[in-house]
Amino acid sequence: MTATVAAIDLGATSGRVLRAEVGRDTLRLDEVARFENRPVRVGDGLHWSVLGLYDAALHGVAVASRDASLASVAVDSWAVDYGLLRRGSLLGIPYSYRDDRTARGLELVDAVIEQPELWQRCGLQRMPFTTINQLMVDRERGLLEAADRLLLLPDLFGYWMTGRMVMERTNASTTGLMRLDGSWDLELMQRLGIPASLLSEVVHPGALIGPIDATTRAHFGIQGAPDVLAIGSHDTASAVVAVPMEPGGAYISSGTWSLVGIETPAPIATREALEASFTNEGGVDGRTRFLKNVMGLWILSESMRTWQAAGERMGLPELLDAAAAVDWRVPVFDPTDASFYPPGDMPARIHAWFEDRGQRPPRGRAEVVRCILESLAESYAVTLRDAARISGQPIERVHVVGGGSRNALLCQLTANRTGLPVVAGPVEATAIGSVLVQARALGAAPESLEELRALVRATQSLQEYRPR
Ligand code: ADP
Ligand code: LRH
Repeated sequence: MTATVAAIDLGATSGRVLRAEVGRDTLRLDEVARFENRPVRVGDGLHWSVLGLYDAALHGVAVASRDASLASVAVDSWAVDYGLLRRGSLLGIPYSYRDDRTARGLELVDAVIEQPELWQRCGLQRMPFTTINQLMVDRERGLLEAADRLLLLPDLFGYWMTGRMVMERTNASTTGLMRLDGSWDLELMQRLGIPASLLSEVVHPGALIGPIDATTRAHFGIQGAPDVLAIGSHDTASAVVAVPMEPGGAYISSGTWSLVGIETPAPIATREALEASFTNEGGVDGRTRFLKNVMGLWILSESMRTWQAAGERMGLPELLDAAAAVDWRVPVFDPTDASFYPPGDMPARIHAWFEDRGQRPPRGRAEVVRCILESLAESYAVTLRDAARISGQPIERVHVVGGGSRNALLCQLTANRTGLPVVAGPVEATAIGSVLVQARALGAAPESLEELRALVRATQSLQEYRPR
């Protein structure tokens, strides 16, 4: 038996819809839609075009449903961002986590609770964009008074498709409002003045959210009657499901961000983990994603945007070729530095990072690209050593999934700097994690994460890089 399912996967740079055929020994994928995702700046800040994304995604579902055999669909996206609603209607345009109001949010949270205590409760890396920080700004601006619900973006899409409001567990774990045991931190919410009435019922990956309603099916031309299922709706949670790892394996979910870490049976909320800036995010099947958020290929894509605005015509393949030809040592910077969060001129910020420390900055496009990739690879190596030390889980192999697994130079540099073999692929790990968990819920795929990962190993093309 196989199941036909579809994944809507919204990344910070692009969204896509994949249709998949999944069985115990089968995993076939077909990309049916891909669309750009760019936040838009208006008077009050930087926002996501959620209606455009929803429209493109649901048209993709219509294509995926062409022969009426589609059993289910599920949505994942980047974490932390949300819509506020009142009586079922969306209030305002959801903000992008790159909007700089988050700096104010951090201050407001810091005034109520100190970081070590917050860490004890939710186990999250200190990041400016975490949902609680954003909500504190909304509160200060009077927006929470108008709202009666809050839905993270995949839950918002699920609500628009089915009429049912839920909060999926893995993404809810990125809000800062959830305790490490998966319960809502109502006491913290009270201290922060965030009403608990904004919350909805928590659902776990594999749960049925509901059928796509008739009006939505008619509007988009969706054939058959697919259900909307819960999956790891935090994109990184779904990506980790599809990492083809075995014991001793670590992962880098590499796209706009690099999420670098391991899977652990339980959260690790020790002082050591706090000091090394790790996060404990909720994984599928109650696992923990013990990882660190390392700025990622965002630094490269923003650099390219800056250069293109200045008339540069080299595309990504040419820039990577030029960077690969750099045969002298380039300096490295700390890619997790907060100066790299907001959109803007990354080459200038990299230059400033070195100048501020009295070091020679890289010169020219090729050297800058090489410097970004070396810096990312070095940061991965340090993070993986920390993850192994703090968890006591030895790491023997590193898996790179996501768009960044296509970057052969970065994979090779990662192997070199970690001294470990790197296995690249699958590129579409997040969508694969989604379709596997859907198919399992439908009874068509194996039960354990280990068997699901074995299915990925057996069916997807992977590339190995040995340390040099
Ligand atoms: P997200 O889901 O965060 O939007 P993706 O997983 O789609 O991100 O990864 C996007 C990144 O992957 C791009 O910024 C780019 O650096 C990298 N990438 C995509 N395709 C290639 C390629 N052919 N060669 C090298 N890098 C690539
Ligand atoms: C990656 C991701 C990451 C979060 C960030 C906001 O897309 O979900 O796991 O930290 O976006």
